[in-house]
Amino acid sequence: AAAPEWVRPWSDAEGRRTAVETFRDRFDDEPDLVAAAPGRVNLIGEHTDYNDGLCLPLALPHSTYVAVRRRDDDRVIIASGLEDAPWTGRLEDLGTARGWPAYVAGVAWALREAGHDVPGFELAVEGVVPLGAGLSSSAALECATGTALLALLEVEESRETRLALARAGIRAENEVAGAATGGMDQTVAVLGAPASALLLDCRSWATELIPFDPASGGLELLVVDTRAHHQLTDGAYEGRRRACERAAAAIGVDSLRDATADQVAAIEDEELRRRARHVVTEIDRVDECADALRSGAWDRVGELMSASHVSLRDDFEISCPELDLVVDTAQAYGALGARMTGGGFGGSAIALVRQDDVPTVARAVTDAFAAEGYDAPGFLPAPASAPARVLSELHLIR
Ligand code: GAF
Repeated sequence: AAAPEWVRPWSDAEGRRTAVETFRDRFDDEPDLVAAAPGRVNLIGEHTDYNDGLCLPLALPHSTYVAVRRRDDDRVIIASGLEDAPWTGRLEDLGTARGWPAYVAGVAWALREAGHDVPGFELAVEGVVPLGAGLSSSAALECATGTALLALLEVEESRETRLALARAGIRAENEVAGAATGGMDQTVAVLGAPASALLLDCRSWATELIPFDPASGGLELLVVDTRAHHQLTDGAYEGRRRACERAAAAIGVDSLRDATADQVAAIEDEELRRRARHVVTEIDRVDECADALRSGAWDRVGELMSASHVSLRDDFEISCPELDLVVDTAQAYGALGARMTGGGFGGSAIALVRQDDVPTVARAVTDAFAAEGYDAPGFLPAPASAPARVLSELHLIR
């Protein structure tokens, strides 16, 4: 049988070099600067962000890199290492971009809406965040773009600037790309930190970095990209969001954050009741998981992850056979816990595994996929890593 396929992150030096090379190739010129932003995995707290709830994501070591150059006119040209034809438009067209360039153009549009004097620019994208894998490649692209544009404008770095950047990413996603997502992915892309998970309260937007260093307990968080691809714009994600709104309305609360277990149990519609039950129990699990991390109770972290998966599979019904196979196999081979992560309907799963067991679990999942005739999965190491950043000292590579 084939060996497990590992998706290694780039170092920032590699990312910068690759983005600059693509920029030179597409624009025959040197960029002004390069910025990067990470993909993410969510440890727990799924489909809670748009319910004013809690979630606990972390930044991946895998990032998206953009090289950018200011233009003296109002033209915008967006190129990618993956595609031949760039997107070309004027500043006034930014809000009409479609497909992947919408994530870049949409952020430039949102920053302009927020009052920033974004000029015409040329931008080249590179990166190693797997696309369509539930690891927030879109938020990584939005936040790398926003970081680069704010650096061009010499906007000073602060928590407020980072939050404004996350908001621009969310508007780009909701209003230009047309995905009705919440704010978790963009927020962790700008506020995540090495060796930490980000406890995010999506009602107050309060954040707290919780120490997250599984290696200190002899463990590793393993991400498995099932390569069963998902789309957040195809209606299923939005359908869950609308169901949550209907459930909140049935109870008579503004959002499911305010719903109690008893109120949920009294919802008449059986399907709506299960959707709401997932959200309400998941918010409690996030709270408990943050406590378990604070006290180093890794077994409990694993149990909560597995309970989250059952809830997403049975109550929220957004898992799929590939995700269930990763979770079941990881658990059978000794994982402390495992769950699907991200929007669902494909994408990635995570497993909390003893470091010594990682090769065995990766091999077992690879074999199980081959036996089912599924495409080979990808494995990503996932130490919690750095948020969006400008890569300085560009002159060193000229
Ligand atoms: C996707 C969305 F973009 C997030 O906002 C969040 O809702 C997540 O799915 C589910 O927790 O990543």
